[in-house]
Amino acid sequence: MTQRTLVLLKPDAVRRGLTGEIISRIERKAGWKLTALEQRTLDRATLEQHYAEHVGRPFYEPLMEFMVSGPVVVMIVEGERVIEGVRQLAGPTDPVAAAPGSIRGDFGVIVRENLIHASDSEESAEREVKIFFPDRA
Ligand code: RTP
Ligand code: MG
Repeated sequence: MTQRTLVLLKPDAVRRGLTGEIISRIERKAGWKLTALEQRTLDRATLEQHYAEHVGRPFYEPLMEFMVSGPVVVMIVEGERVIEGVRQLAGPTDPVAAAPGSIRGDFGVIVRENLIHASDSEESAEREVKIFFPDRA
């Protein structure tokens, strides 16, 4: 099943010079294609849409501060089972619980600074592509 997913490499990944390594892991999966790739500094309005489901949670404000703290890399990745596939490459939200071999498991420690976001369902992917790439909706 061909799908598309919206991936963000968070400010920690850019600051630490890990974007090439992470993009490379995604790019090497058979048949997956990066159909959009851009470095940007996000504004609060965009992030309010993206993280709408987390409004009111205790981690929401620190997460917003972190996400505007520096540039991110925004991508659309297309291919077979790519939504579940990128989530698997990323590993679980808490990097310390993430297995070695996953992106978060190899490079992360802090829950907030967990390097990568990837859409968690087809509905989320379509919603998030519209937010970051309105021309690609
Ligand atoms: P994402 O949406 O970024 O792919 O991450 P996720 O599904 O694994 O995690 P989610 O629960 O959607 O949380 C979104 C992001 O908020 C930060 N977070 N901090 N307790 C905390 O301090 C906390 N919990 C979540 C992480 O950056 C997480 O990826
Ligand atoms: Mg999430």
